[in-house]
Order: sequence, then C-alpha cells, then structure tokens
Amino acid sequence: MRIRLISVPYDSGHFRGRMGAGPEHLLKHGLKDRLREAGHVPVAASVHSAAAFQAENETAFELMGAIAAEVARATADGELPIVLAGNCTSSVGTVAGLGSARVGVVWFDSHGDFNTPETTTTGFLDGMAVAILTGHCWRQAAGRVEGFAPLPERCVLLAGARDFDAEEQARLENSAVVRISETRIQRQGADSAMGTALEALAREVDGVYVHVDLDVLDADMAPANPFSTPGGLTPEQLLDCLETVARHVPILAAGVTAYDPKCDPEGTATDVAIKAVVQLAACREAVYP
Ligand SMILES: [Mn+2]
Repeated sequence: MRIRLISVPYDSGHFRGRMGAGPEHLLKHGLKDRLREAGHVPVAASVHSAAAFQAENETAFELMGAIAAEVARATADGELPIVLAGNCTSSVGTVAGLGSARVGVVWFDSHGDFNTPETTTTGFLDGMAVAILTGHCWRQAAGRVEGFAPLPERCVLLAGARDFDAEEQARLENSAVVRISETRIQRQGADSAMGTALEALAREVDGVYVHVDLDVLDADMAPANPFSTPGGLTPEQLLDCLETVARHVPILAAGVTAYDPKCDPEGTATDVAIKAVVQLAACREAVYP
C-alpha cells in the first residue's frame, strides 16, 4: 500500500537538533527501501516551521497544524500516514488530521507524557503530550489545530510506561487512561496483556493512532534518546505488540518519535524503528487491504 512518511525534523523548536535528527536519519538508513522490498509504495513528505523565530511551545503548536493538514491529505488519498517526528507532541497534529472523533490512541513510551505545566518538573512540552490529547492542558493552543478535539481518557491506552514524575503518576491513577505495564507484556505476552483493553477500545472508536516513542524499548538493547531508561520492551516484544494492536482495531495512522541518532552509535534503535514502520504497514495491509 501507499505509505506517506511525514518527516517532522524538529525537537523543541530546533530544526534537526537532537531528536530532530531522527526522521532524516531513518530515511537515510534504508526506511524507504525496506518498505519497497515489502511491497509498499513510500511517499515522502515533510513539515516545516514557517515562522521567523522558533520557540519550543509556539513552534510545536505550529507544527501540529502542518502535520494535521498532511495527515488529512494522506488519508484522503488512501495512504497510511506515518509521522516521523522529533517530539511526541506531533501526536496532537496526527490525531487532529484524522478528525479526532471516534479516534483512539495506543501509546508506547517509557514515560507517561501526562504532565501538565503545573506538575512537570522540567517544563519539557513532550512530557505533556498525552495530557494535551485528553484536554488537560494547553486547551486554547491545541484548539487552534484544525480538526483537533480532546479525546476521552478511556480511549487512550498507555503501554510500556515506567518512568513518571510523582504528581504525574497521581494524575494518571486518577484518570481513565488505560495502562499496560511492560512487565505485564513481558510476563503474559502481547496478546493476553493487551487483548482485553484493545477489544474494549475497538468498541469505542473507529480506529487508532499508534504512537511509538522509541524510548519504550529497553535502553540496554536499543538506546533511543537521552531520556531512555533500562527495563523496557525488547524489540521483538514491541513488534508483537504492534501486530496485536492491528488484529484488534484498525490502524489509521502511526508515529515513530523521539529518536536521537547520537544516542545509538551501533544503530540498533535505527533497525528497530525501521522494522516497526514495516510492521505497521504490513499489519495494516493484512487486516485492511
Ligand atoms: Mn514520549
């Protein structure tokens, strides 16, 4: 099938800085060839800031608007949009581009990304991405992203998260966001760990956006970024999880984010990221040709 690879080469407003180098690195290291070998037609697109001055928050919201437009175009053209982005906040644009209504989210990340400006200890906007998606903060700015409406908490499934700020954890526990720990996935396997939650999600939504922050992986096996923590999913477990998601609910779009090539001198995370994109394309085609 046709896969629109939408590059967003920014991290915190910095063009090609840190994790902003990830999208082009994946494209340069064979992503398109691997998709072609698997029988797909990759179509490359990229999203840029048009502002004269870039600033973390302002640029992030500007990029969300541009991502939304690109995702909407891909969907209208019958392509599967896969967003390669430095930051997890790209997710808000992707969900907006899908139209937000009856869209669920399956979020793989070592972090909860459920902070608000009042609970974050660092101020990093990426740590608020799931909170923005569910309407907990930045409501005015997110509301200006064409097509965006906050998602119900119960339509967000957070998998593999193991690193939370104290107040963030309390907020998550008081929310209806569905959590599946990496230890549960490791003990039970992807299907029995995630199956019931995915069945429930499939009853609520028409399809999902699958978000893969590469730091969901065990940093000892595939170091993705400076925020990686040990003890996460193995590459095989992540690929199994993606296949499990696809068997339960249609994948409407995906994102692969937060990859800083400098943290990955041996290229193991590059390899997993490319396999993840190929897996997402294969799953989508197998279930919804
Ligand atoms: Mn994240």
